[in-house]
Amino acid sequence: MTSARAPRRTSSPTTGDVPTAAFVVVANRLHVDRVEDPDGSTAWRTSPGGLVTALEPVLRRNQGAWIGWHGAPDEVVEPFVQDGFQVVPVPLSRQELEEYYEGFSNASLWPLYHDSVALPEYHREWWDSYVTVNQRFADKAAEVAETDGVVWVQDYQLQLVPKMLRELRPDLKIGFFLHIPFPPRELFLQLPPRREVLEGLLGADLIGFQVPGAAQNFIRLVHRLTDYLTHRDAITLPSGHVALARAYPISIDAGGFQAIADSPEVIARAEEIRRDLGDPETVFLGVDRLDYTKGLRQRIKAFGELFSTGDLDQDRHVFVQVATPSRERVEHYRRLRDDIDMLVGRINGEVGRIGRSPINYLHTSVPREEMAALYRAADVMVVTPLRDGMNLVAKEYVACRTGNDGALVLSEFAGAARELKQAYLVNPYDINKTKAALLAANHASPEEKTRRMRAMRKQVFRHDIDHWAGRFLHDLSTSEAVIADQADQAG
Ligand code: ADQ
Repeated sequence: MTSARAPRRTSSPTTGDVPTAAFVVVANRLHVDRVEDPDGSTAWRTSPGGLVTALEPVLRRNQGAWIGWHGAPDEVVEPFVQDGFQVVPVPLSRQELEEYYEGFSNASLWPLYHDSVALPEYHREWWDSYVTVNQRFADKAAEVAETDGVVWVQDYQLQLVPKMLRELRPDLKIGFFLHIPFPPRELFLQLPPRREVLEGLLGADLIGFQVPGAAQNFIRLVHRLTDYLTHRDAITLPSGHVALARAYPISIDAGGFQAIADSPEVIARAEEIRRDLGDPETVFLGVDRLDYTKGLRQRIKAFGELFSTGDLDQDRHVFVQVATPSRERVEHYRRLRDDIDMLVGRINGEVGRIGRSPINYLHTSVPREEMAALYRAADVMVVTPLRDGMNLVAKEYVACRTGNDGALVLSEFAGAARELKQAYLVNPYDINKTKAALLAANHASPEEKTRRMRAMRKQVFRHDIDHWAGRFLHDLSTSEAVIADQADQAG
């Protein structure tokens, strides 16, 4: 895959010539956003994120391509080159955006895969649109991938792509990674097109999950819904195709975050944030996408109670919650925003006084440097999702604590809890225990905090995003050998 082959060219009636690529990433969204310059011209800006940071070198080395939607409905955008590899936009109509993305992906699959913490909704036309759009992504990948190339499909919006792509291009190595949890059998069985989704995923050579439990859930489901042979983590289809299902816990660019956190500007900004907050003894911090899976209602309630009983004192303690606007066209999300606004307003109204609000709530997205400054400024980081595939915020906080201080309160239902065992682990539904953990984290001695933080930092730095991508791509390229080995051992 890393050999330097001259790109072959293929042509397509809609997009003109797209050079073929030896390594192709397929994701719902491109890694770039269109921005308008002050003079009215438009440019593409790479949106910072772990995935693109990890995959960029591999994409560059392999005349790679990234296939994804460009963010504007009803618009066709020609492929272009950015950051040294091909960017291949896939068009979506407004109706497809409503049905495939906001509908089936985010109002059916997202809640179902997160323990049904909100009620999933199913509509047959949403599913039809999901099939149509997945086929479009598969067709594009089939067009762009070089003979014997590697295609890595990302996440729950594109679960049918592996099978569709294999039908078109059996020569390809196809990997799939699910960024969100894979639900237990009882829940998955509620999904009307459950068999189709399962078969879609089984088109891949390697199916990656965040945690081993998710891979096991998947294999159990294959048992329940099919008569395919399974042996350990290998599933053999009647066609002879073998799919492996394994865990690859995703991570962050730990070194990159550490460097930002240690820059003089960020250090100064962190001090400024603390001053602006009135130089409190303890800054508690939450940073999340505004999503009902993140446990914001329960978390804010816990803080409200701690402030009203006097366990936390607004003269000495402050809770900062930053929530990124998210999926605002989906009903559940609109309701959540109103609920959180109301809850924060009520608590601040009841407990706060002039010039002092115990909860500082910001409904905004902030740049990476500001994020690092917030992490630096926070004595206790509060990450309490009701269910989360991994949760990168927890790892980012750890990477930014370059002084080995600070404490992390972490939900046991985040994938990250498997790795960050020295966090103060909580069941976020249990508000009393969450309150106790917040106080314990606050009162821990500096030695205790350092002991825990050192161990967590070791874990995050050893298992960073490069380690994740490297392991997945290595296993994908050697999957046949792994399968042969397992077959030998089985006798
Ligand atoms: P998310 O649900 O988006 O990701 P998470 O893993 O926490 O959750 O990633 C959020 C990212 O957004 C972090 O990198 C964070 O820095 C950033 N972010 C959060 N709030 C922000 C703000 N206000 N401003 C700017 N940036 C902000 C999904 C799954 C997770 C899984 C990831 C990666 O739900 O479980 O960890 O994919 O696989």
